[in-house]
Amino acid sequence: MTNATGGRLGVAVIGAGMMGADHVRRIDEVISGARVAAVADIDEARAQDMAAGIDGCGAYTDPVAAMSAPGVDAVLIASPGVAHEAALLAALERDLPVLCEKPLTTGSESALRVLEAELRLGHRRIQVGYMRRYDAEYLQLKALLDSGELGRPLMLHCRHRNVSVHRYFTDEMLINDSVSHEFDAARWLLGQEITAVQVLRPTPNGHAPAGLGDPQFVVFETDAGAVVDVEIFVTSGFGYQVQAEAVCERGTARIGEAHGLMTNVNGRWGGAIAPDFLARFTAAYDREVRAWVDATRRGRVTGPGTWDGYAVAAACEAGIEAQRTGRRVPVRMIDRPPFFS
Ligand code: ISE
Repeated sequence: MTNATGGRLGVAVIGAGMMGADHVRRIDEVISGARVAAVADIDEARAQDMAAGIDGCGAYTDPVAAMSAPGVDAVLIASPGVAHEAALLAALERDLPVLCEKPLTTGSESALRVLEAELRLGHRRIQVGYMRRYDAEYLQLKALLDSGELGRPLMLHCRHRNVSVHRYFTDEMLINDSVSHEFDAARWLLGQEITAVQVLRPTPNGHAPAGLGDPQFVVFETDAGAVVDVEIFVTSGFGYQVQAEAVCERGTARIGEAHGLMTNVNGRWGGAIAPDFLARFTAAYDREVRAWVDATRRGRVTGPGTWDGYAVAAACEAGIEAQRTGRRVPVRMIDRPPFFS
């Protein structure tokens, strides 16, 4: 599994945009058990720039060439979602372990094709980048819910706010890019599948890009009868906030208040709000990639996998239909194959 370069895992990073670049930096500077062996980006100059500062790292425009480069033991996919299916299938053909940034793919049918390919391979190879699961506060909330101390979870209230988005952000992206995190986090925190989605749409924020109905209020139900609501507000203008409150039979628990440094000055008290997800979730990304590298070096796959990617894709499809129709839309999914339990 590991190559001759000090026993470190050789990783091919596919996609050198914002997330890919951040992961290249992370693997190069933060993660001791891995090295970047290849970088691929459709923009050749960008791939070359990124590879230039890293010993023994090749630059490629073709993801498959990067996966097949010398010293590559594993693949981290951070290209746009539409390119994921082809990259995932190519990695599975080569039996390479993968960490794939969300989404797994851009629809439930393509996610199912990947799931079936992994089933045919006969062992799990794919981890999906739902990094909330590696955030310290989410982990605390999960442990508390699992302990049973608060009793059965009845509701989960979530707030997901970004400062701003680029002007080509769409209603669908609100669901696919943003609420997809809550779909996964709720499934994981509650240990339940999502069964139906509804979306309410207030009059849009005047600062939202033309055509984007922001904010929206997404409500979903689970197979054990819990109700989850998500305020998604990507043009809040003031900061990056991701909060969740579980309401259970015997108590409540809340995360995401970001109580860091508190100041008292000029007759006011306060603290700072992170500007974006890279700042807010740095430690979670580090923990996620470290866990992936450690498990991969032991020949194991841990963390959210192909089934989770598929289940979220199915929930997103229902969410987008609910946005469009204003109706409550059931989530259509296959039964979970025992392989993924
Ligand atoms: C982005 O893709 C993310 O993954 C962030 O966590 C989320 O907050 C943001 O809304 C998405 O666009």
